[in-house]
Amino acid sequence: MDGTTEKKARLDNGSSVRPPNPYLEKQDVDVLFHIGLATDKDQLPARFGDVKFVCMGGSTTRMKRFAEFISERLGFGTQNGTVLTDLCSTDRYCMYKVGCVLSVSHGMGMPSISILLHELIKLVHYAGCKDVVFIRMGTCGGLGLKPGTVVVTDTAVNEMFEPAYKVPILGKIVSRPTQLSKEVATELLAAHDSNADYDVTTGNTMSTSDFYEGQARIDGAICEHTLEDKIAYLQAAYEAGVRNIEMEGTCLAAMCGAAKIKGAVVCVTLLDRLLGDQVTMTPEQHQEWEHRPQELLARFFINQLRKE
Ligand code: R2B
Ligand code: URA
Repeated sequence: MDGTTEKKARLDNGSSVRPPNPYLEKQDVDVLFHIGLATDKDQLPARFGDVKFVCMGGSTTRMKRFAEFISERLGFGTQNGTVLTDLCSTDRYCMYKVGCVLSVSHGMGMPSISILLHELIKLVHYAGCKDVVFIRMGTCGGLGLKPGTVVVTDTAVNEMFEPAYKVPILGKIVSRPTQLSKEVATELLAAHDSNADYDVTTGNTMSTSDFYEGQARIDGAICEHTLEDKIAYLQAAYEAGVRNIEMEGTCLAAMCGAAKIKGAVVCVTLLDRLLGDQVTMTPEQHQEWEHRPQELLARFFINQLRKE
């Protein structure tokens, strides 16, 4: 398809995802630079049009393992027999497709997930995906929770406990509301296996721009606050309903909200931040705990696909 035909097709396709950017319609070809796909070369509707669930997580190896797990667990098969192909032609992110599930790595922090979300939102638009859900599946520090607990985010809040994602644009701070899907969160909570030996709970998730000072830690290379300041801040966060702390949730919640995509965040706690800063679980615990959000998502997908 040449650029003009492709553009016409994507404007006519009735896609339920409409990125809120009027300039996109004026552009014949769109190069999704960081994921290495383009509207004129990559047959996006044919390759990605059936995507329903876009799952993102920080690490490339975890997202590859997630794709393998989902492929096995849901019996979706893969694009090339049993070998999964990384569909990202750059090494910035990785992306695997198994049936209607896309498993994509987002790196660490909001600048990284923001670039990816711009390109994934455009990808699902150009591909004509319908009723798509974006889910971040990750790790976090908990507040007052047993390590290994899974938290489904109710409201994503920033470091001031506001439900907002603030980003500098044209030299001004633009504040966008965080909007996650209550419906998806409820269905994720309902997908928990009641026989499992760990809890899945809900609460507010605080997203920060740093792992150390930004999360009130006192074990970074630089620290100008006291242990007492840290405890008072984390206690205030707890009182504001925060149950876990990570680094991407508000960005995803605001960008999905702006694009009217249902978004959700599911994270496993690696430690209780009310008790300390260092992450000291064993490699075996790490592996087992990281798998918990994956199992929850698999059960959620099965429930959703049964409804179709
Ligand atoms: C959770 O873990 C990472 C930091 O260790 C970060 O990406 C996050 O949100
Ligand atoms: N990821 C975070 O962002 N914070 C933690 O404490 C643990 C994982």
